[in-house]
Amino acid sequence: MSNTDSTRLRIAIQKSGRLSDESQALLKGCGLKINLADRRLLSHVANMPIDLMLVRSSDIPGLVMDGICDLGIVGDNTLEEHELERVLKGESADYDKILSLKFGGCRLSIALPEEMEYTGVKSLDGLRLATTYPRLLNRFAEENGIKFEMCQLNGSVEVAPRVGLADGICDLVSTGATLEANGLKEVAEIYRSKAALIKRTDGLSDEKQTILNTLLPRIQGVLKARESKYIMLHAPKDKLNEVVALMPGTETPTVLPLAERDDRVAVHVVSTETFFWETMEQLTDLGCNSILVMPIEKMMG
Ligand code: PRT
Repeated sequence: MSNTDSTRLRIAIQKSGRLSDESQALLKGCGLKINLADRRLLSHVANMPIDLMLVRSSDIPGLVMDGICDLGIVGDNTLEEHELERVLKGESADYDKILSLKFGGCRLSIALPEEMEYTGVKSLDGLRLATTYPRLLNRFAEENGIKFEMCQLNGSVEVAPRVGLADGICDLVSTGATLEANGLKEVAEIYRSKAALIKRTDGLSDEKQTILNTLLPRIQGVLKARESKYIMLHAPKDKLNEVVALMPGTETPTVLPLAERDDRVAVHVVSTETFFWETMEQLTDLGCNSILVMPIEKMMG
């Protein structure tokens, strides 16, 4: 299937798996009407000239690098593994990373059986490791002057030591529960990953560029809104400076009078950082009350 339609922007997203729900939610948050009920390979967005290609995560870097898709949402780990593999084969591996998307966070780590001694990176020298990411693991080995024997697996990597396939593993970790359940300990983190929005490098038609120019600020708006909060509170007028100084990442606050109160004001601010309970407690200590912290759905400008 070649990307011959120069008028509809084609975005590759994971069909099902850890990134698929968040990828869809992000695009829906940008106003795209998506109906993926029938799970076709190519799904038309009803209200914008955009098509979604629903594929395996591991196919996304190649689809974008080869210009079959204009954009893709994929984990840095998958992207960089694919890039290293192409470079090794002498193939082109061009893409632009437009945005880091702040979901799908994980680390690629080496893990060994609990009982195995580990005294530093050098103690990994000569081990046989099972992994889905041989290129990233190889790069780590070269950077650290050590050698591994590799056993490439595309799933159930964590059982490899137990069944005698390998001494240890190099796999993605998020909570660490899978390692623990399989009697493994994380000994070296070799890579950190998040989902990324990538774009082909060979140029977009004017029509597609126009669609991207609309979509990109919306994506940035959704991401910004997700980590921002709208905060409202009542504060003593004479403590206003101290109150505002406590708010993390805020712009100039809106200060409003309160009916029948000369000594107190209402303060409204947008905070772009995590708003901790400790901050609310400090605000209370300053005499603030009616403190409300609310999520924001969309932001622009
Ligand atoms: O779509 P395709 O089948 O090609 O890709 P895939 O098999 O990599 O799909 P999927 O859905 O498993 O992962 C998609 C992407 O999600 C990965 O490429 C990462 O960028 C990201 N991601 C984030 C993770 C994890 N967290 C994660 N924890 N991918 C996999 N895991 C697995 C890990 O392999 C291990 O089995 O979860 C287990 C460990 O999780 P914890 O929480 O027990 O530590």
